[in-house]
Amino acid sequence: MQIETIPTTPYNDQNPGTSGLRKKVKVFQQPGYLENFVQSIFDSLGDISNKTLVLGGDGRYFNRVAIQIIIKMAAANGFGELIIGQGGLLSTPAASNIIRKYQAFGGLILSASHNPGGPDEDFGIKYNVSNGGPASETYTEAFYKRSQAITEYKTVTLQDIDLDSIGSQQIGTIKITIIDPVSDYAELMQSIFDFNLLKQSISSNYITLLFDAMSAITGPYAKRILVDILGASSESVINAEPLEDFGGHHPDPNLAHAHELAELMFSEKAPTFGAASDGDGDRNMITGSNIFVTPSDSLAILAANAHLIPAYSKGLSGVARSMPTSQAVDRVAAKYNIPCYETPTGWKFFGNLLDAGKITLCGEESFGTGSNHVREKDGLWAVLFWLNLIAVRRQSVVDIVHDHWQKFGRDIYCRHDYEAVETPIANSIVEDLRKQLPTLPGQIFGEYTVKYADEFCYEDSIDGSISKNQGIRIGFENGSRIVFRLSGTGTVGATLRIYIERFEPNAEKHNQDAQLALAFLIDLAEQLCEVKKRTGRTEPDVIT
Ligand code: VG1
Ligand code: CO
Repeated sequence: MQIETIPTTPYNDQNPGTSGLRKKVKVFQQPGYLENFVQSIFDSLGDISNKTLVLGGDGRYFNRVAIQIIIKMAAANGFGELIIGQGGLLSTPAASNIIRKYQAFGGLILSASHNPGGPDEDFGIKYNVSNGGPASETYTEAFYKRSQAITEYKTVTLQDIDLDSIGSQQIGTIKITIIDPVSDYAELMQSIFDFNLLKQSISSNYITLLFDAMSAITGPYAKRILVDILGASSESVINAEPLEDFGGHHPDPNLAHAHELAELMFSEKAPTFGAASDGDGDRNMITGSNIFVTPSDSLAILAANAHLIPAYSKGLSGVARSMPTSQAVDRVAAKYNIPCYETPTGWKFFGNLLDAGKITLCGEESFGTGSNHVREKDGLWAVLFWLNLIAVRRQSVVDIVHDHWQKFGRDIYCRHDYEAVETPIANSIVEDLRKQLPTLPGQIFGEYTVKYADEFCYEDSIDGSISKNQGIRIGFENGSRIVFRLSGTGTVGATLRIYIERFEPNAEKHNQDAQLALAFLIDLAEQLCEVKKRTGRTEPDVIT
């Protein structure tokens, strides 16, 4: 195995966003592009000699090519072992679990998550540290800095590795182990939930279900767990085969993109439970017959019912949500008298709180929920949590949600996304909002008096690190909020996200359509940011 040092020149755009570096496949295919970034990561990690690295991705176009490149670079850079999912596949939560279980030094996850895949679409790469979670901003800033100064990368001459045969082989100084991507994860799920109860509920047809894997990574996981282990019919998992282009769809679990599921769930033939996950398996969409559960509500409901699940029967140490996520979970924390933390968008901010045992559950409005079982959000975990809940409570999804609102009130919530906005326009929207902040407090708009208007800045209570400019928030005296932020995961122009919420304590008013119930605040958001006026658009691209 001959180590080669290849001269290279820096690319100036390798700045990781909310969740790793995401670019068009064509960008990653430029000479040395992937290599530069991987070498920049390796150069920033300290001593990596003889350490173990986990490697896998969501199976999108360029996954296999990238894995072969990374194998050679890992060997040249002195790693002692690589643990790779068979076929180059690992869901994001499964990769997190494998890093933890086998005490690896870290992992590289190849995914652009919910972004579309294919030769003209997106690819991504993310480094996770030894706790199994995404590298903190301290790391990602170091990767970026290194990428701007890089002059060479290391690789070896080596035949491509057969990614499809399970087993270990020693090649020179590196051991390469190909593992089944599902079995460790399936075992972990069995240690958390009541699988016997789930089997009974499914075999007796008390629970009927449909899971849409969206032609992405969760197909093999869902088939093994829901069908093979829990006994659901094979038709219960649709779009189960991971495809390089996700069948030409966005592997983004919302009502717009998981339309097959959505149609069925709002029809007379709806099963009791329906769910979907995203490209890399860390997101979840939860639906029941004739109901869609907003992710913010789902987080609150899981927190309120966690004691019914075997792994959480002793209660929760605390909970956390990302800043734009609705305050529904805060109400649960207040009632149970446990702490509730508010973090910036992105899972990397939950890691320290989970490691320190300060929280057990956490989540984001963007279809992400998770717990201390791994250090990533986890789509199938959330699905099993809901199934376990339905089985224990013997209630439908709609009844569980309505019960929750009855008890805690409803935080009516929605998010509007304006995608691929020209970057200068998006930046000017944010700058102009920023300028308005000092003048907003005290202003009255209809029934709404502005209580505070600021830019969210987070201080990590464990390591003291500070993350600035994490979204503009406008809070009202009655607890309502409007939040504006620019996405950090897109690859074309800029995406403006507007998050809107209002609390409704009156149970008689709980069954309202969110868009109608929030109409006044939606108009006010436009008045403040003028996205429609400045872009000439009439509607958001996606409403969730
Ligand atoms: C989005 C979501 C954020 C999530 C991130 C990664 O980021 O809003 O909550 O953590 O995607 O999820 P942004 O910066 O585009 O708003 V995934 O499933 O792409 O790993
Ligand atoms: Co994802």
